[in-house]
Amino acid sequence: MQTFLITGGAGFIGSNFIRYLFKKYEHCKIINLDKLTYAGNPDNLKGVDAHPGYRFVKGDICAEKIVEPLVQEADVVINFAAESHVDRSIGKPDDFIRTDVFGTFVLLEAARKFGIEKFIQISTDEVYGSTLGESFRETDPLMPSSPYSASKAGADRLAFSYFVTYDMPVLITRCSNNFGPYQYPEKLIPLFVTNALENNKLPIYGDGKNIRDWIYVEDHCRAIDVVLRKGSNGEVYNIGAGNEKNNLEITRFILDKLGKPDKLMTYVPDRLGHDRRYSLDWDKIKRLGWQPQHSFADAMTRTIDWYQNNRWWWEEIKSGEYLEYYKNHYTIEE
Ligand code: NAD
Ligand code: TDX
Repeated sequence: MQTFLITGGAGFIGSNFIRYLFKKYEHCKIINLDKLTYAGNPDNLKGVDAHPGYRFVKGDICAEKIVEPLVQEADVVINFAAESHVDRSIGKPDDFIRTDVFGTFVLLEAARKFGIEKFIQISTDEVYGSTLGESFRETDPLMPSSPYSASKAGADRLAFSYFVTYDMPVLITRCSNNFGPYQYPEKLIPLFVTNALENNKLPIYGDGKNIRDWIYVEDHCRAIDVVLRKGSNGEVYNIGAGNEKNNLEITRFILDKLGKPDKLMTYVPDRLGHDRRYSLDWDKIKRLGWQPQHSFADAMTRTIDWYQNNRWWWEEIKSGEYLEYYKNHYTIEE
């Protein structure tokens, strides 16, 4: 059975992916390398952390000495580790460049040194930038517009260069906006659900008409597995769900489900460089036999229920440092 090195496995998608792997490949081995930044949380792995095949290593993907022996042990590396929040990258890009670009370089170098069966770089749809017309295909140029997406684009192309130059078995995925359990409550959906549950305001940037394609995290995890098993080395795979919604539609869905009043909606100044619309053409991964299994409405209902039933998870997060950060983030006009 394979040994996986999952980086960033204590974050939102990484922890969901580790749950997915143990469910699907009961006897696999997983090493989770995570620095435990503000976004990394051991609580995300409650239950699975007792699996005999699981090992957690607290460490930085930029640290060659920590990374090398782990890569040497692994058959497959899947790099989820990143600074992932656009707003934070606008305030302070430093860690985005360090982790997302340099950290990916350190992992790739270790994989080159010791050899690896597969290296999957988890990139993002944001690397294409915004489109008001056609959906992006894998061959379209990258036009990232935030320090976050620019750092992810750097890592994406660096990973590709290791395929071209060193013939390494690298594959790259570009997924749209995820939602589901264990998502840090700074991202739109968990922020708005938990704010609404506490009768706090929901801060809508600009006119609220920016569009994202929303995918349930479990569908994303299955897609990564399909790319790992059936994808070709050196290829990029877009992963979308066909759920393009603007932020007002998302907000209304949440308020309706929770029976909360529209007066919780509040408009705040727009995000700088705010991409208007992300849209992917994901025919290529469909040809590998993957398509999403969860409808938007069912997955949203499931997600909202999860936050309602797991207050222990987010109430702890939404205190201390979190409050400090949000105090200076924006002004909500009453
Ligand atoms: P997240 O912020 O929830 O988790 C990131 C994890 O990486 C955290 O556990 C954090 O502690 C860890 N980490 C950060 N810096 C590290 C470092 N230097 N060394 C080791 N670990 C470090 O992010 P997420 O939403 O789970 O995203 C995971 C990956 O998927 C990212 O690469 C992101 O760019 C990509 N992605 C996310 C989405 C989305 O909608 N959330 C969509 C497409 C792609
Ligand atoms: O308070 C808010 N108010 C608001 O209107 C927040 C946090 C967001 N928004 C808007 C901005 C976006 O148009 O909601 C939309 C979604 O915002 P985010 O949840 O911050 O996601 P986004 O910027 O689209 O990026 C996400 O998808 C791609 C992830 O954070 C990235 O890691 C991923 O690569």
